[in-house]
Amino acid sequence: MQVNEFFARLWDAYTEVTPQAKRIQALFTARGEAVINDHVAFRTFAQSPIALEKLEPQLTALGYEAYGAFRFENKHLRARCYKHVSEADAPKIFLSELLIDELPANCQAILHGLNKQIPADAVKGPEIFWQKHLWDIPSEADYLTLVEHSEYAAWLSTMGMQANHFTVSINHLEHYPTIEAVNQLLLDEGYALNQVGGLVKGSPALFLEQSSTMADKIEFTFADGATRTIPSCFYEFARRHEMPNGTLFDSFIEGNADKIFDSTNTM
Ligand code: OOG
Ligand code: NI
Repeated sequence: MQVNEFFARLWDAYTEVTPQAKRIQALFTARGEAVINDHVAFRTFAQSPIALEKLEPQLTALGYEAYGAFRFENKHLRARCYKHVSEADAPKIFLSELLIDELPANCQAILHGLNKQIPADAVKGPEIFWQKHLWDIPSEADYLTLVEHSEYAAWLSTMGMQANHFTVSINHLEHYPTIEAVNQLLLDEGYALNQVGGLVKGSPALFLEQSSTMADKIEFTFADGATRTIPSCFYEFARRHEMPNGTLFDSFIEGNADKIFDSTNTM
């Protein structure tokens, strides 16, 4: 599969549950901007048929290679980032996985119940990245148990495999050169932004500044018929800065990412 097609299919699946991303993209294009994606991100379960090491070969087949690794102790996550080996403009990819065995026993039981429904050979091609439902929808009670201990687990149990955000490259915008200008536009248009640790994650001194919307909300029907408004996916904005060696910083920062994850929190 061509990289362009991969991201087009991902975008379709993502905007199905994230209408705000289409509206915000249109906001920029109406102002004459070319909207270029800095990166997309995926979430998955470790120790499962869709664990990071099972998904990685699909990224390699698309021409991607890993160039960074991250650990989020408090969120029980590990992650890697990937860039395309030859297409410099292809979006980067951030892939994290939940270390289920670090969660309390009641959460482990719920998540093992979901994971054992995934066929051992679930990862057959790039389509896995927009497969969404690889297990039966959880009950509301199980969802709420997960929310209590891991917003990430709760989100993944309901939203499944898909890009959880696309990211607008501020470096490629003409009329909104700073992250503050982007944030102001979004606030003026009435979007709720992730406020965890402040609107802007990172700084020019760290060579990366990021902000994000709070995830769109969707009406969700649980296995037991209960309905609830839950977070789907969000849109991110990133500005990269030049390092002393003259190149743009192209990786990710644990302290920023830790807060970006919270864009899908239920509260
Ligand atoms: C990924 C959060 C990290 C970034 O740009 O640092 C991230 C996620 O929410 O799954 O996207
Ligand atoms: Ni991101």
